[in-house]
Amino acid sequence: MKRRTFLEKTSLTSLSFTSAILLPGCIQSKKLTPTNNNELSPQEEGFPPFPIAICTWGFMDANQAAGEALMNNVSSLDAVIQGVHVEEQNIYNTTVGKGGAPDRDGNVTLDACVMNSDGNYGAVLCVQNISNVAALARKVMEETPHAILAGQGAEDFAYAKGFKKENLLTKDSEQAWEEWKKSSHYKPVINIENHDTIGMLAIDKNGDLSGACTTSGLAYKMKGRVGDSAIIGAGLYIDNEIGGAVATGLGEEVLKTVGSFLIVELMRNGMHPQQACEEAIRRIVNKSTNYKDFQIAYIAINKAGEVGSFCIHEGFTYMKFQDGKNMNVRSASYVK
Ligand code: SD4
Repeated sequence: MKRRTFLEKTSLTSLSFTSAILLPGCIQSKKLTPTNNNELSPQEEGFPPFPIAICTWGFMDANQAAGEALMNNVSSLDAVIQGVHVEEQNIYNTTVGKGGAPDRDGNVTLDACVMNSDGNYGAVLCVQNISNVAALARKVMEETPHAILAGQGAEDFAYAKGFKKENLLTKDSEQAWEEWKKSSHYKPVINIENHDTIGMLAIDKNGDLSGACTTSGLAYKMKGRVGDSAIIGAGLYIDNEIGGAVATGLGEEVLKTVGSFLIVELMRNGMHPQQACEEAIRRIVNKSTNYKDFQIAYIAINKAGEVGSFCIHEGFTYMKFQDGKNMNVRSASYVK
């Protein structure tokens, strides 16, 4: 596809759906540099515009790390794992990795998965005491005969592979939990709710796609609760011939429509990533009487490097690294 065709296509599809106003990331304090989405063009010399990294929310540093790794010829799988690890280590992010909010009993439990360009998948569920769970999911994928390890088994496997034991409950998270216990009232609040999962998709210089998704899940969840983020087809799906998609939001609702898989299948049938994300959100909204009470967002990328995003409620943003630029883009929403 020639650059011109690509630009025409995006202007008819993604640009008409997606406003590109830059917003500060949800939990990132750094200021993001405003840029116009029209500048998000493919490289001047033409198509293809690789490498590209995109991730949910305003995780600027994480996406930058992945983007720079890709520019240095790192594979898409290595890049997404390096990228999301920035947030897994960020103790001020209360929804991913170390510093993540605990369950209602005070345990920080993490879910993560990865998929690579060969269609392989690895995941860990409900893991305690290990922060770098995306890397651990990769180990499950590459070094076990299984796809998913959960709980103590995943933790034991981590130690066997040299991961170090860490206390994931920070002082701040513990204090917030103590405060929460006074009412023990559980109700996610849209966008500032107890979730800001990082899901990342990347295409490397070879044009190969991988993805990772990592989270501490919903704050003050029941012990043992697992959301969508580490579940193939729900939280993440990659097909290297077609594209990839990743979700963030209320996992219980994401799981029911297997939305990431749906988006990839819609793209397989010719939909632009933007339209595919919209259809996946529409499925949820159509089936749910209480969609006004929760947020779900998808981001997607196709093999040509075209990107889409859609969410239920306003306020979701995603990062896009391309051509050396890292932008925070506001997603269009179902509810205006
Ligand atoms: C979950 N989907 O565990 C995750 C939470 C999330 O942004 O995405 N937060 O349900």
